Amino acid sequence: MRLATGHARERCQGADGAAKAHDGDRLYFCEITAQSGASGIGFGYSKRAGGPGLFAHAQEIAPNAIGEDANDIAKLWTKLMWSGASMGRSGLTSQAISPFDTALWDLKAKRAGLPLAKLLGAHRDSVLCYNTSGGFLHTPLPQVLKNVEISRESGIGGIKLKVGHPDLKVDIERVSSVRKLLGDGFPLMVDANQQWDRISATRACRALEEYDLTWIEEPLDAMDFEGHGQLAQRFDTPIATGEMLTSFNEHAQLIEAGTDFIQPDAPRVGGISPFLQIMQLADYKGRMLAPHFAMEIHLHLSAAYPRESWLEHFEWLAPLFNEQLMLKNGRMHLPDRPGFGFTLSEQAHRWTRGTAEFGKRP
Ligand code: SMN
Ligand code: MG
Repeated sequence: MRLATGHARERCQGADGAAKAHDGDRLYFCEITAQSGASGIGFGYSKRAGGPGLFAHAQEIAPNAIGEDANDIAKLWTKLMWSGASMGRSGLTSQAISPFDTALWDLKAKRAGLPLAKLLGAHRDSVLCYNTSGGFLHTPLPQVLKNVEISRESGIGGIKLKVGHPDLKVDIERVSSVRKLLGDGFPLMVDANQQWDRISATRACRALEEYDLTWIEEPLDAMDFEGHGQLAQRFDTPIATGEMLTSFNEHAQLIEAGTDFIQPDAPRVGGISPFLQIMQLADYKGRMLAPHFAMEIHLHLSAAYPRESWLEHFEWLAPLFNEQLMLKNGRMHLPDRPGFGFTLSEQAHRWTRGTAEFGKRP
């Protein structure tokens, strides 16, 4: 077993066009090789603080997986969780398990010669896909409108726009301009990233009702499950949230509280295993699914969810893999390659800043 960590985007253009080092997303890869020589890769990530701690915790729990049967994924998830349980069962500790768990699921699907979605039992071969990186809050409206045009030409199926300006009128002007450009009927979502309190969220949701949005995302603090459920009850526009939650238990509270869309993130909740539990409970309670980020993993999980789901398109991780996904007619299509269908690129190896090996290579 090999753990590696590095930055997903080392260089980026600053607003003034000058290249600047990017503190970027920090990625954690786990490559598990079975006695047979078959191997699986999984990953997790951190944004802002937490990266070094996550990698340190992953290195501490890793020896618990050595010598175990790689097919016993549930047993291994529990063993890794208990080995770090004194630090809690959510947050950094569950996120440190994700690279192991996703690598084991990748390995299991590869051994079966199936794309992961097919191993799980897919409902569809493609998933509705929207993108989000064109409409950040700091992007001037003319540029947002250009980005919308570029996204539509790429075959995207929906557009998400950031909202949450101090002045709601600015939000409304941007949303109405994008709705006008897209025309009626084209899926448009907005994302407030937890910026409103319950009073301003109520006013904003009311003001946004006329734009026929697919959802309003994180109108409230991520942990305000009750508040999100109340907004979902009160307004026609669906409410979506969940990207910040880091365990099955947190998502179970959110699902019970009543939001319309849940947005779990497999690397954040502890990998595929807890994500599958979340899917079962969400479907039982009639919730819709729109996973956050990590489209390389979430394409498979969304294809296996009983209800039509939405996949979030992010190009940020593309340089890490040799293979690219196919976007056509508003939908992302499942690769026919086994497992997740990805191999790490030379760029991923160049961006690696730390590794750790456990056990003996076969
Ligand atoms: C988001 C979060 C962090 C970076 C980019 C975008 C956003 C999302 O909340 O829903 O992807
Ligand atoms: Mg979001």
